[in-house]
Amino acid sequence: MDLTAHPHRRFNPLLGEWILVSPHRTKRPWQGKTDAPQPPSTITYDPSCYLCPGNRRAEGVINPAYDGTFVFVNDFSALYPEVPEESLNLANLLVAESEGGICKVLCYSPRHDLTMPRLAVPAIRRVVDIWAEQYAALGARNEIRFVQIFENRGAQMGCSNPHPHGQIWADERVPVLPSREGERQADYHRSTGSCLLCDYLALELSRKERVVLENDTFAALVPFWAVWPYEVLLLPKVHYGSIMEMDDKARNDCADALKRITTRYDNLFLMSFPYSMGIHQKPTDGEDHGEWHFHLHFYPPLLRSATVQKFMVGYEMLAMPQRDITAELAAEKLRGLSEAHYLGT
Ligand code: H2U
Ligand code: ZN
Repeated sequence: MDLTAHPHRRFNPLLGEWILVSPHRTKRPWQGKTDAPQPPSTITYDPSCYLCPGNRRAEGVINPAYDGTFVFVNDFSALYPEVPEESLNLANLLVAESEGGICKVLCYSPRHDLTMPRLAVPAIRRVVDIWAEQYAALGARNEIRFVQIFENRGAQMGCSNPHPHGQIWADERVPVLPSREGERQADYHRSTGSCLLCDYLALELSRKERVVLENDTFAALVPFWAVWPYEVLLLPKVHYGSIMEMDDKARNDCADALKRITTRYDNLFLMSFPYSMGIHQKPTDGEDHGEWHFHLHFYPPLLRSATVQKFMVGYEMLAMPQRDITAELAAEKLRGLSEAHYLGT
């Protein structure tokens, strides 16, 4: 089958759904870097930033003069622990149940102007360690069954502040998408006896067409079923169910891969590249979950330049996700970029 010529559907085995690919539309010329994006922040400390050390947050709490990372309970948490247990079911049509949880914010660095690609690998490694610490501590709580670690970067993704930070939402129940990924991995494991993402990665590493970068422990690739133009899936080559199984070397390799992917992203349109990024790993419900393979998704919205963005509208809201540039072409573009950040750090 020629995947570069005609419209076709590709299957996403992790979610069990199809996406539409229209590769003929990429025959339009590539215009590249035509827009002048907003220059990134250059001030190392912003007195009006609610995440900078020593500053007052929206609800009046003062941040400590932190050095390194800083975690706090979100002042406007979407989930909180003391929720009365209630439920509603009217004819299986009006159905609701209470949901408890905990939301935290994680500052990656005291420096207001830095982003993931501009942090040194040891500083990113500290972020990886906090992810592990928070996953373990929150996951150890009886009422918490899933820990969702994520980052929104850039105004396009609804990020409220350029200060480098991410979020952690710990849920009483496994949320919809990780739950579906879990079921798909479990089905695959039951029917083949092996791991879906171990097998998928082995296939990608043997074919190379969608692999962007590798180190000893991790590979970053544009998945065959990518929906976002420069979507990336970061996968460990070892079967880790969660971040807790990674040793010192694996955590350093994770930090190395994160720096290299995000640097390539910034170099694509010479800007601080927006994305939503998040970790999927096994639930913390006390079960073994041998089927779960740790991974990290990057979903960036930009398509052709700093200002041309993909929107999931029209056909995609009503029918199914669709993309023009193929995963193979996106991987080729990302592979061709430098791993030295364009700002020189
Ligand atoms: P973004 O990562 O999408 O920018 O969200 C930042 C979070 O920070 C958001 O969930 C929280 C908001 O509730 N926040 C605080 O906890 N304290 C503040 O003083 C402002 C924002
Ligand atoms: Zn700040």
